[in-house]
Amino acid sequence: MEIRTVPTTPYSDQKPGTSGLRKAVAVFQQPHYLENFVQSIFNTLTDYQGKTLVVGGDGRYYNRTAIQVILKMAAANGFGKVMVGQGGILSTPAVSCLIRKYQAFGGIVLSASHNPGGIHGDFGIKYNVSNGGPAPEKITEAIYAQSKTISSYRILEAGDVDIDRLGTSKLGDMVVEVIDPVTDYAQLMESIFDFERIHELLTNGRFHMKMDAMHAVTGPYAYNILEYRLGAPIGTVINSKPLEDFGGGHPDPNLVYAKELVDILYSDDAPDFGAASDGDGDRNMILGRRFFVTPSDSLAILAHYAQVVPAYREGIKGIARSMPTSQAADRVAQKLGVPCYETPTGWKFFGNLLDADRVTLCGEESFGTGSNHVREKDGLWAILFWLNILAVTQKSVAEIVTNHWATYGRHFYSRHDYEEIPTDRAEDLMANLRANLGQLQGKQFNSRYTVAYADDFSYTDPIDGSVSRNQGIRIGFTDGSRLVYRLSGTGTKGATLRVYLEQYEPDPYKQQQDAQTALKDLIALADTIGQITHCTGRTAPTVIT
Ligand code: VG1
Ligand code: CO
Repeated sequence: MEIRTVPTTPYSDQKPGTSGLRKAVAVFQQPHYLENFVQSIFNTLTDYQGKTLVVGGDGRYYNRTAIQVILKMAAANGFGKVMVGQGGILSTPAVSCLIRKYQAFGGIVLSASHNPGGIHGDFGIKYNVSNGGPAPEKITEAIYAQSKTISSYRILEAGDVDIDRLGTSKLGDMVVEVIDPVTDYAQLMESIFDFERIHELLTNGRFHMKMDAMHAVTGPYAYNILEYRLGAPIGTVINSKPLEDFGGGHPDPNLVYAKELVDILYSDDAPDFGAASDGDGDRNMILGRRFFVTPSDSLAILAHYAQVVPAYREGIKGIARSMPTSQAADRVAQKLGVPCYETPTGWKFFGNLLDADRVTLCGEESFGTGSNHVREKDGLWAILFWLNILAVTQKSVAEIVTNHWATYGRHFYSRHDYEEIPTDRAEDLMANLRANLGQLQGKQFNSRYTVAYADDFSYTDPIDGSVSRNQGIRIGFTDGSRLVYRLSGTGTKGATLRVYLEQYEPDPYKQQQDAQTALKDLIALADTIGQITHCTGRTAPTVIT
């Protein structure tokens, strides 16, 4: 087998976003596009010769093609071994688990997460480092720099590897091990949670749940853990077969896209608990009977109850949340006497805090929660955490959440997304906001809201001192309310403006309102301050979560 060095020319658009490089499948199908990016990753790494790489994806269209290319390029670039999930399947948290467990050098995750898949959908690629987490900014920037000057890539001339048969084979000098995608991850979950209590709950005949895998990667994991290991009735997991186009759906676990599950949980004979996860298995949505738990509340509640879970019995070291995530978790941290860190959006910013043992739990408002068990957010982990709480407390989801609000106050929260705005208009809107920040300080709007601070969020990593600027415009008011504006770093069409709204309500009577009603004035103010309608021509968001 011969190693070929193939001449190539750079593409100018290979800058990784919030979570890797995401583009339409057609973009990835351009000649050498994938190869350029993979070689750019390898070019930034040192001392990986003979070491192990973990490779897998969420099963979307192009996953199998990309894996064959990556295997041959890894062999040509001198990796000693690649561990690949059977059928090319590995969830994002499973990749993180495998890198850590087998002390791999790193991993490549093929996914565009919650973006639609299929031949007309999106594809994505992300590099994870040896702690199991997404590459930090200095590495993604180095990859981008490589991609702009690349002139050749290395690939082995060889036939395709059979990735459907478990076991070990050779590709040139490199070993390829096809592994079961679920086993190691399921064992990790078993080592964290009280499986006996959860088993009792799921088999007592009174408690009912549904889990929607949205035809994405979580299906086999959820089936194995919930139905096979924990004894939940067959059929508990719906849409469990990963499909290349996610069955035509949008594998984003929110009230809009997980409609089938939402309809079940809001029906007359609704089960007690519902959950969904996204394309690559790192997000989660938690529902009770006719009850939605916001991801920000979920993080706070998991922190409050952490000690019911065997792995966190000794208590948590601290919490980290992304900046736009509500401050509900801060209140729990304060009560527990542990620190709460505020980081930019994206899981890569949690890695250092977790490695340094400063925090145990992390979360984002975008349906992402996780802990120090891996270095990615983890959908099924969050679902098992909730089941563990429900099993121990014997309370309903609604009781747990409303009790939490009564204790800590409620942070009304919502995110309004304006998708596919022309990029120049979105950038103008942000530029205007930025330019006016200085004048906002102290300004009063409709008697209730006085601006306490207005800034463009900048983060200095407390561990390595690296600085990340321009991470979103924050406007905080004296009553604790907040407005945050930022542009998405995962979209593939035009720009997506995200507006995050948060308002604190200590009064239990007022806590029962619907969030959109409670936030009505703040929503109007977001338009006044951000000039959204004026700049974008939009009078309403496309997605509200
Ligand atoms: C979005 C979310 C962010 C999350 C990221 C990756 O990013 O807002 O919180 O970390 O997706 O999640 P953005 O830049 O579009 O707002 V996943 O499950 O898509 O890997
Ligand atoms: Co995801």
